[in-house]
Amino acid sequence: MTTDTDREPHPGSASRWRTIPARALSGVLAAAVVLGLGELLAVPIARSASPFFAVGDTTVDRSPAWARDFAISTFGTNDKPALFIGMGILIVVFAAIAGVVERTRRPFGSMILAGLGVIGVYAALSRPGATASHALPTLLGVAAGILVLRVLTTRPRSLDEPEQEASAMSRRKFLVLAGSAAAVAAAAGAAGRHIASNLAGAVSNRMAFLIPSVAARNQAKPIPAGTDISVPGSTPFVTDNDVFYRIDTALQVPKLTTDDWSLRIHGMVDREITLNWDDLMARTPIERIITLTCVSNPIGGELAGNATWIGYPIKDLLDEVGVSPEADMLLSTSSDGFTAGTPLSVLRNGRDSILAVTMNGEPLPFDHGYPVRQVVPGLYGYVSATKWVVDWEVTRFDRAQAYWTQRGWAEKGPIKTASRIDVPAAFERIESGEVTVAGTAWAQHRGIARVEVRVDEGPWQDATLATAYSPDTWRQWTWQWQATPGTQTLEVRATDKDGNVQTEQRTGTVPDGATGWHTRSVTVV
Ligand SMILES: Nc1nc2c(c(=O)[nH]1)N[C@H]1C(S)=C(S)[C@@H](COP(=O)(O)O)O[C@H]1N2
Ligand SMILES: [Mo]
Repeated sequence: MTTDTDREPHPGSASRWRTIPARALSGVLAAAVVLGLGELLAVPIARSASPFFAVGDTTVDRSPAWARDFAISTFGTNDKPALFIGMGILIVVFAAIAGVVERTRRPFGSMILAGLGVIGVYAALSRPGATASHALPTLLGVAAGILVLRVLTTRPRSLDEPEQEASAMSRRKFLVLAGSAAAVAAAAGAAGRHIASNLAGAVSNRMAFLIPSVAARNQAKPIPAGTDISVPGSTPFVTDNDVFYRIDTALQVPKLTTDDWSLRIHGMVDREITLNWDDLMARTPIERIITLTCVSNPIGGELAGNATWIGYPIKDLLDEVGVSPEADMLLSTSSDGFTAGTPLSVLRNGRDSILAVTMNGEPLPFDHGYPVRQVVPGLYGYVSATKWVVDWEVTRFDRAQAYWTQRGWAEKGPIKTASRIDVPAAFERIESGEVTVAGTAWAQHRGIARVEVRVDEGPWQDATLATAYSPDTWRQWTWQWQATPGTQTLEVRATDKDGNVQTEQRTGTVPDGATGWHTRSVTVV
């Protein structure tokens, strides 16, 4: 902006402060009003009707396998903030252009906003469960945004100076209007977000949740001494909820109450049923410790965690509804439209597949599926671990395709044997002499039989295995190393209880999980 801005524009001169930045700012504020109002107006309709989140969710759902893989390998579990930032940058750019253009080429700026609105409406209407009303927050938001854009970029004609540029809005007036638009956008957006994230008492519903009591015979067997190796920096046997990895497609975590929740079971069954919360609570719960793993976990990655779950055996519910012998898939759907296809054979072959309602002694955290999610030992989460699960269709793999399979991932997802070095840390400088190397290994539902370590491609040496808890949980290990000075590379490989040695062959995570040995270079001094 130029410096003579405090003066009212005088007849005959253009209002020089109405520079490109001010016009761009007008556009950005107009977009902020669209998004802020959109957030607030979505509250009485549906969280998925928010223009920003509808577009974000649609972007996520339309992304192919490589894009998810790229996002997770680049941003890890920060993939969601990365998406928000990316969307924010795009919106600011388009909105700024709209502001600049609107001043000189009216109504092209408004048309850019309207174009963004079309994308928002399209996205909102394509969310699961959308009705026509889901377009309203975007439509009304865009209408308000265009109004703001027009007012901020306007060249009003004063009565005194009918046709002159000179009568453009004063700087003071512009700042007042711009400030008001920013305040309205921020207040509406913040109020909308606040109400949406505490929606319908989900938070208090979760606080009032009663942990089901589990009969002694159904409790998880106690964790024997020696299961946790307790080497500083190594993976604890049980993962705390607040550090448990989170992977899902939900940009807004579903906030269901136990009253909202029900599970419809249908498809190739003898008797369709819909279970509500009380129906579920009337059944007999079991408690199990099970290690979850994500198919997107790179070699040596952190996308695995182990928790104690209380829940209801999936097999019992399937028996209750009577599964057709022709069926081979359970297609589970979450309240936000994610689906997983799980082989019925796995769910019915005696392993502890559960509809879980607690995680480490607490009601499920919202991020991890409150009030009900699936936990299936031995399968990657994308084919089995549906959070916020509300629908089960018994079907066939040749009739239905689940979310990630439609996007290029394998239809079946058994967890591959994996092992990881946790200690020493990557590129750590360590003192020569006796060094404790430690880590974890998993091969869910088969169990870990052996872990070996080698240094600089020397001979493989057996690590000491921690006490095994069960084949469905990871197993920690340590290895004592006589470290000599120099930069050296440690490597680890595991063997499962079927005798399969983890393959050296490195593959990426698409389509069915990474393989290869984890290596770690350290400097010994
Ligand atoms: N509703 C829903 N459930 C989901 C997903 C999802 O995107 N949506 N992702 C799955 C994947 S890929 C994994 S690895 C696990 C992760 O569970 P966690 O976030 O509790 O660790 O959840 C599974 N369940
Ligand atoms: Mo996953």
